[in-house]
Amino acid sequence: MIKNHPFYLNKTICIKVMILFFLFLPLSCKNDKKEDLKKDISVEKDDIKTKRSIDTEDLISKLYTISKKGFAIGHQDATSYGLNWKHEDSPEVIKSDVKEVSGKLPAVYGFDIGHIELNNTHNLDSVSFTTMRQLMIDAYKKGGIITVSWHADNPTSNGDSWDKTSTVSDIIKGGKHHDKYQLWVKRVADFLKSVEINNQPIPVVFRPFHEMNGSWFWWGEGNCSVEDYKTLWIETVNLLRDTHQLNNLLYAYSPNKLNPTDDYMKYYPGDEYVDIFGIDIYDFKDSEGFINSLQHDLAIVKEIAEQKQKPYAFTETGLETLSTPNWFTEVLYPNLENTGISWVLFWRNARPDHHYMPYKGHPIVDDFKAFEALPKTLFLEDLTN
Ligand code: BMA
Repeated sequence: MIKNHPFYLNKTICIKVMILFFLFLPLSCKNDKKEDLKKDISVEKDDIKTKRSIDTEDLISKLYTISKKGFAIGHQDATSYGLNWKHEDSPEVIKSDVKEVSGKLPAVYGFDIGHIELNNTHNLDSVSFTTMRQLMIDAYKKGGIITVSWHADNPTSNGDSWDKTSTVSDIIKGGKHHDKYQLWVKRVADFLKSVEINNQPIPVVFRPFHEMNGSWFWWGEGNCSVEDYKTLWIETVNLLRDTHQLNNLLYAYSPNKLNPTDDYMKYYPGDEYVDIFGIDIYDFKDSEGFINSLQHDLAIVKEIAEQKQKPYAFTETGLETLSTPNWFTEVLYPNLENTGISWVLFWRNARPDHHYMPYKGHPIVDDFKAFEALPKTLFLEDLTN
């Protein structure tokens, strides 16, 4: 601090102020925690002003703490349904295929809010939004981490997420469906605000417009320009964060597995709009290719995240039907244990031909139990302990 700066104080005053500060710090922190727990805080970081609730800031710290001990195990729709059951059939119990086979609940809970934009009662996979809200709150209260993806319909054609009709330029500012898209984002905001405890929305990792470097979604490669993609992301965050004042979201940027010429940062909208780095990589029954991608891509994500000082995660993975013996302990674990990811999210257990976690009686159950027993895999009770 330079001497002629208006905030320059002489040495004695400085020392006195510091003594007072340290004397009262523990007391004021304790009181602050109690009284201001529900208030917003503004955090100045690298000249970027973000506005997040204390609980949301705590989630960032938690993600760092986890990554130092291991990685949290996540499952998409973990408690919504599984093989041959759905929560709505016995709403009084919290069931999970992961718990059924390992004895432990997952630590991370993935949900998808596709069709909230249409004001529907159920999401695209037939989970009611009322049930989803209850399951999110239940998981959060138990110490779980909530992550939300959004398989939004195509605003121009009204087809689904996989309908590639050009639409991104229609929905950003100046586009013919901009008003419609703003209404869709309002519905997202209303839902995410409604997932609350004592009027305080719970922290959520929001992961919109994922796998954009693949060409299967309307927001993906070749279906919109890179610039329009970034604009869409920025406008969406601005609507949620500023217009709708959501202070409980962390935004995750999550491309798909990188092809040799892919640049991980190609669609990156900027540091102010992303809180967590991620990547989605599936094993399409090719362990060798999968391992190569894990090693190559996770190293890139790690390097960038560390440089940007943000947490990072393996935001989607799985081997459909789990047909490779010892996949968890021999293919996956050795390639994750030293990556520093905060979590790994396995995709949903929808049907016998479309599931990514074992269920009772599946041949891979013993391997999954062995995976659970390995030092770095963290389930719900491992987080809360
Ligand atoms: C995909 C598939 C679809 C599902 C969608 C959103 O990967 O599982 O069946 O509708 O995710 O959950």
